[in-house]
Amino acid sequence: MSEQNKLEVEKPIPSPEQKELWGSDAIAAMLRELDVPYLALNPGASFRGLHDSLVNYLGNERPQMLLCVHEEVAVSIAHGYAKASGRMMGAVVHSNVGLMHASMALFNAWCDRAPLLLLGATGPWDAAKRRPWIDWIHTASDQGALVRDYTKWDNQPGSVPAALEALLRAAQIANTAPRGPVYINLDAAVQEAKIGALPALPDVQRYGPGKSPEPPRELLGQAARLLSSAKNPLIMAGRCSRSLDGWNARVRLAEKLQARVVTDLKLAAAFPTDHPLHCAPPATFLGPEAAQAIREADVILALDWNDLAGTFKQAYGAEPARAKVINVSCDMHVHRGWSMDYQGLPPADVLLLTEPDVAVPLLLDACLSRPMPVKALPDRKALPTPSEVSILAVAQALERAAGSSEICITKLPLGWNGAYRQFRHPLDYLGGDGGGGVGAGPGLTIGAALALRGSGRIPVGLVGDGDFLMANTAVWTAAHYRLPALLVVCNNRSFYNDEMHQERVAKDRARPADNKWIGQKMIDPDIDIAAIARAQGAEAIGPVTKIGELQDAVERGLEAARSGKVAVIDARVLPGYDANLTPAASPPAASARGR
Ligand SMILES: Cc1ncc(C[n+]2csc(CCOP(=O)(O)OP(=O)(O)O)c2C)c(N)n1
Ligand SMILES: [Mg+2]
Repeated sequence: MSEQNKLEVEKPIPSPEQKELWGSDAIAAMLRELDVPYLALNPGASFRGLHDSLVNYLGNERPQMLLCVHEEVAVSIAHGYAKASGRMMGAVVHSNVGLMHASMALFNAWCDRAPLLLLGATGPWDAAKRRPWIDWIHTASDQGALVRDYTKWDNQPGSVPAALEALLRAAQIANTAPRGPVYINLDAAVQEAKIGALPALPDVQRYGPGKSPEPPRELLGQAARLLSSAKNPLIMAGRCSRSLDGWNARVRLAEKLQARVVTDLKLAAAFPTDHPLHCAPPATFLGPEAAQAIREADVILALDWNDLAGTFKQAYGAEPARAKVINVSCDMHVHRGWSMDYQGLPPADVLLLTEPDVAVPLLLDACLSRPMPVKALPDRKALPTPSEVSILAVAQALERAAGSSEICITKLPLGWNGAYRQFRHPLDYLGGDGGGGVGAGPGLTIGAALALRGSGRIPVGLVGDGDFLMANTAVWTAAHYRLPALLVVCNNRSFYNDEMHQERVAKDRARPADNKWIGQKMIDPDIDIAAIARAQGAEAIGPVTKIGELQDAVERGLEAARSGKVAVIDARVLPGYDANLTPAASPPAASARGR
């Protein structure tokens, strides 16, 4: 971590030089060797040894701690940091209960294939060393079992040398594609044992993650021949990195092949959405234009597309995929039995078991130019000018307020239509929460703010009111650590997604759909979101109820973020998802269930 990335708060008074060290000092030193920049945490006695080492042995830098009011926020901050930077940071949570609080956010990171080091604690595992009562409820016989099904690896090291090795292995596994969270459970007795001097620490360079392999030449050749001779190739750009080189290589490949491209709103920006070859607004479920592009394609290059089989089902119905499929993905290396986040089993005529960033430059070299331009799809309808505060109105106000300045959309509300905004850079949009866990948006935004600090690019999270209210204390962490960000709460005063479910069920059963709001709407009293934000030190704006006030509110919010503050706007948007604005936004049958 460079000096520039240091947060200028919470500086400890220096500790005296000491000959005697403790186990957690060695563990903290190893975290520094691994270049873990930050640890988001909520404290707990089970890791008081480590906490002391971070503050008094390392001086609270490299790694630097970020206090969070809830473990779910701590983990989603680490997740958001990884989304924006591609880098792993850490989170630390208390034994049992802290891990339980953290678990949903960990599941989100798992589904999103985000590298994340989660540290926890237990014990003392040696029952003879346990204090009465409290140490017993801080000890579980297999704490890792709580999260094992959605972590790549977990471990409870029994000694300091074992802990050092566990950290090395954890970092290596988390950062090897497909990436994901890992969990290390540090025994309180190991943390708190005297160890004398610091042991020699291993050379971390020798234990780094491997690079994803290049596919065999023969398979690359097959893929290149298929693409070069295709009549109507399509690239489905899915889970791709934030690398600008990777982005440019995808653009060059699409142009060389004159291939149409589709992207996914659940995932981060993967291709310029206003490029003439990008043929449909990114969507959560397949829209009609994208479905048509799939049906018309004779060769499809899928770049780690999320749910390729389910997407084909939306395009082809019960028929098997008609196109020849080249699938670039190594995701199957993390497919496990418990969670079905691996989705349906996709067909592949050529399977390139690697990451898009590795395969695309090789395909670019191996493919021949295909000069014939692809058939243009029908023009999209222009966006209307809203007369009331709505998600579209927020999108348009943000477009005007941001102008040509760089912002990073860290989260979008469920009612967003992919046609509302163009993405032209890998950091223009960071994608969804991964696992569908509501309560991710604020933490993801603040984690991205941590990663983007000093870059000049302002993180902007457009979050639902439900999403905000579940995890709003991320605002305090941002205010305390001076992390600039703008959160626009698209506040329909409801868990509206589920109102729509109740409406559908009621209609199916010929019952009154007008009751759909019961048990869903957060009204009487309305929740004062601006007051919640203000109470935590944010620049709070709103409630914005009139369209005439919206532009000014968004401009003020963005300006506050530019000046280094966290700003929160309570935008009272109309309930209703803009699902019929463009054909792409009215998804077919599968979407009828929403999330
Ligand atoms: C932790 C969690 N609880 C419940 C759900 C079910 N759920 C999906 S969307 C949604 C509504 C979210 O409300 P809000 O963020 O306000 O978005 P809106 O639907 O109102 O646009 C709910 C409750 C979920 N996905 N995750
Ligand atoms: Mg809502």
